[in-house]
Amino acid sequence: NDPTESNAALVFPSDFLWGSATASYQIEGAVREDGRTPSIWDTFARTPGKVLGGDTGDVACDHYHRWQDDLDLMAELGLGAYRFSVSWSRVQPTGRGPAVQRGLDFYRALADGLLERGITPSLTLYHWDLPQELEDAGGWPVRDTAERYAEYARIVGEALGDRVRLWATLNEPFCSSFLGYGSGVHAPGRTEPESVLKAAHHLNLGHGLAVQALRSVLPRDAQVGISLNPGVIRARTDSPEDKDAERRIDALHTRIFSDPLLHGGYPEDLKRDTARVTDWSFVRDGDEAAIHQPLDYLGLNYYTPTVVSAPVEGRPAARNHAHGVSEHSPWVGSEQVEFHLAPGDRTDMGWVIDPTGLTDLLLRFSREAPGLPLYVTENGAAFDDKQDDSGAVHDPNRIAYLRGHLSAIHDALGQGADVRGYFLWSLMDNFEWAYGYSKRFGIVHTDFETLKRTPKSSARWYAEVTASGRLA
Ligand code: PNW
Repeated sequence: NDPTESNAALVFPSDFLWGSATASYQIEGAVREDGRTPSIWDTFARTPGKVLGGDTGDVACDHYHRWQDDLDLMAELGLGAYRFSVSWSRVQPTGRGPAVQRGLDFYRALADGLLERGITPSLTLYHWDLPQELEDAGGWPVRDTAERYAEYARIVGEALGDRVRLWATLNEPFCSSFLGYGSGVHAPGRTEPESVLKAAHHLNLGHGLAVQALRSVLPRDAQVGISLNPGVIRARTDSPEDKDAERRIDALHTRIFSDPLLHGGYPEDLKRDTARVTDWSFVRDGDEAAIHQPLDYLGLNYYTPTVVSAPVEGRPAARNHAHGVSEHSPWVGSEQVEFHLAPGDRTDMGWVIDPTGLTDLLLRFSREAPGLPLYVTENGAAFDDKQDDSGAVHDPNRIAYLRGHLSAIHDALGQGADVRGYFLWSLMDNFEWAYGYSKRFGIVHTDFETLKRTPKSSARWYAEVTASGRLA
């Protein structure tokens, strides 16, 4: 043992939660079983041209049938926590009315299986799979969806409140609104500027109403929060024009959610920037107060930063570099802002690897919301992993990515950020939305023909970090 090496180890708090994350549509499959009805992602994936290779979540990782083996695998890897999401249309097929018992039973058994293995369950109520019936009635741009969502939250809260302590309302409402209703690269694939802002507002409102519903049914020690993916926006230069581009995209990507959630109102600059598109009259008296519910923690998802500048003369605005390819800009009122590729190594998503963005993000929110515990609810990388002749997968690039980002968290801890845990995205290779099965984020390899799971070397590495609570 080299003493200089052990001195250099980064030690994490002893109660730091080490977990991995998945989402219902990305892993479950079994889309027509036990009363489940289509969600917007079933419809979208079955629409030609929307998902690479025509992939759908029909089978995915078949987790719905293999969940016990998957829990055994997590236990074998020594994971302390598991973040999963509930499929709304499995629990409440029409998005309204009575719940389906078998749907609730699946998640109850899953939570029990985790607890039996000493793994802390973390439940996300909504990871993008809106029941298709609610989209047919208008989707998130319609106010009623927020009310329906709160009702669903109450149902799940009543059914699982006795066994799940960590709750999240929404995963990344930015993606649901801006990619779902703006650029159209996510379900339901609509491209309507005003709908983006209405959807964002009704997601916020749905969150607030859901927190109230959960508080009324959950035990007192339940922890209720939300997972945001705030942009880490960087101006290409310090020029006032580039800084203005940064301010605009920060308002649309981040503050449209975090300001009403944490501070009780929408930013004035955001309303000015979007005045051409809407007068914001869909925000009713009392809405901002309803959204501004006390939270027990804030979940942050981070993958890569975004570099912007003022429009570059003589070049049409490059659209959506950071968010997939679309003719339609989701940046309502700020369509002219230019997106740039930051220098540096990239993952298989084309996302630049920059752990300093994670430190910046954690420090930003520990300053903005003093006293509010933070969790990193997603972080990870896609690489073009290949099995060798023996079937093993060696992914040193993923280990390097994870090491960099865990030390970025350690940095933030050292600077006073109250970070309580880390959920690696993802436990296993799964349905990567518009990219189908072509992008692999797992620390466990999934063979999509045989559905066999094989831990990659990153899984073994992460198991050691989890067991020791330190980064050697
Ligand atoms: C997040 N973007 O997705 C999701 O929460 C996960 O379900 C997903 O698998 C993971 O990150 C990796 O992509 C995102 O374009 C998808 O800005 C797209 C974007 C951001 C997050």
